[in-house]
Amino acid sequence: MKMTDTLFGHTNDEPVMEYTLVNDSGMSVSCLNYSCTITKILVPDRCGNIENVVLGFDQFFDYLDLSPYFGCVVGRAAGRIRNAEFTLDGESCQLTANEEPNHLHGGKKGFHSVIWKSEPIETESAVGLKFFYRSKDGEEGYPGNLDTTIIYLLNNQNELSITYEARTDQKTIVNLTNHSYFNLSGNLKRDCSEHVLQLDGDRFLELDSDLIPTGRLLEAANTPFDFKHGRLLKSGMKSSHPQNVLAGNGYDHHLVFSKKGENTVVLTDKESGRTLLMTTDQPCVVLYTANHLEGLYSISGVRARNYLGVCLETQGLPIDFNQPHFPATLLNPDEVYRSTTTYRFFSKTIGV
Ligand code: FUC
Repeated sequence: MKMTDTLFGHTNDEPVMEYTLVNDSGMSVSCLNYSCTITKILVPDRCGNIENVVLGFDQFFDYLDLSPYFGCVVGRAAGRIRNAEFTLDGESCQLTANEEPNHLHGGKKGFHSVIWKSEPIETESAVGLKFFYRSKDGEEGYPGNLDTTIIYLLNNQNELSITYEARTDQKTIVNLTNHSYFNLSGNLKRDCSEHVLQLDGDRFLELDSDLIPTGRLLEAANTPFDFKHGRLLKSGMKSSHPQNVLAGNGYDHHLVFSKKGENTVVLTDKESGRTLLMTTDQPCVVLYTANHLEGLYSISGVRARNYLGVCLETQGLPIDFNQPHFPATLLNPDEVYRSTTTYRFFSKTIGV
């Protein structure tokens, strides 16, 4: 196993480095110190062809100008916060309304748009990186200085783990995720409509027309949101279920795991034979099928179009203080926010 680095660009006079982690089993992961962005994940298909299974740009300036959160860490709070405000202990906190009138994915200067300190990690069983960022009290409107450490580790079992840790000096809210768009066909040969997703979740959150959870948990049984026995993503893209239509003909929803603790999500592309087995300690995953990706730009030579990738954003339930039955993602000064999601790649289909 080894790690290499190259200069990828500059932002605000700071160098942007691209690190590549390589294991002994034919897998590599490349990432930046800018927003901890995962730029490439190269894994073999069933015939041994090693290809990229995430969406990313070849040039750094495209990340600055065009990126719909490709591969980055999202924080301080993933998702949308209505009217860009919430109340903590009776005090109202006004956040940046970067998707008027709401707050999206941590705001304008969210975790996706800053340089993180980085340090290589080498152990007997893994190679990786440790990223660190201090978000100052009041940044994008959030209270408290928040120190966040994110660790990426790649091992010889073709497993990438992401561990998030955060500490604050004032009561605040935190909900972190990674926003990689997966496409297991390899080098964007096909879109994700033929990918099969499997997970154990009985309920999902209803969205309103701003794509913000209303607070209602809907039953997944007998709807395109039931993934228990594996389901082609295209069934939601083509469905007339009002929630699929509202999301832009697809999914952009919090799928809530049925059981507490560790849960797995399996994503398979039968044609290439590739499978992603994702394991997480978070209570839900936002499934986003890139329903609004279409644009006048290209992604590694492929024109941006809807359904070209699928995001599996593991996270806490949404921060919506108007819905008291949702446990808020609160962090107190004497606590540590800690969460891990692992992504293991197979070159054969499993479990579905
Ligand atoms: C996902 C979605 C959003 C948004 C963004 C780019 O997390 O929930 O709707 O379009 O990513």
